[in-house]
Amino acid sequence: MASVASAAVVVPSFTGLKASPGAKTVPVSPKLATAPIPRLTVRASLKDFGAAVVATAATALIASNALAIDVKLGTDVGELAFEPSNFTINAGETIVFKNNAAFPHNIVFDEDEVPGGVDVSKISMSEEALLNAPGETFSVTLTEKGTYSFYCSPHQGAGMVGKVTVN
Ligand SMILES: *[C@@H]1O[C@H](CO)[C@@H](O)[C@H](O)[C@H]1NC(C)=O
Ligand SMILES: [Cu+2]
Repeated sequence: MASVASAAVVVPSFTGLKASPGAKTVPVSPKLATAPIPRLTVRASLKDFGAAVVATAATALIASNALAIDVKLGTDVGELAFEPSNFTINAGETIVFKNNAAFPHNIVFDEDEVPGGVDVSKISMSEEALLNAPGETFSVTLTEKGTYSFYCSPHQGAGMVGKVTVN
């Protein structure tokens, strides 16, 4: 029972954890460290701590093989779409989804439209998780060959769906 999941090395990650929009306008002062807004920031950071650690590994991975494709979340003219929305990569290449316009967005792979044995929970954000900040990214490395469909859960109904073929 060789685990198919082990063949699909995936590195989901989040960046932009420091770029909390709410925190931007709060004057930095040690005396405010226990004020309500920073406390919320800390809670968010703790929640995403595991993902942040993975992000470091993903960055190292990208640096080491330099195989990555950028996909914009929201087109330059503000449409609710992935750009590109239908593309091909090589196995082992990393897709970097980046907030561009009309966010928040997220990336969820469709369990019915991925290669057999791929665990979508390991390559997707959760349906509820959102990329809120400008430039915030989610990266995933796909190693299993085949065709994958994905969508943005808040905008799936508006047609924010995509397809990637891994060769
Ligand atoms: C995506 O691209 C593939 C390969 O070019 C093509 O066969 C397919 O029809 C395209 N799908 C959509 C939804 O555009
Ligand atoms: Cu979206």
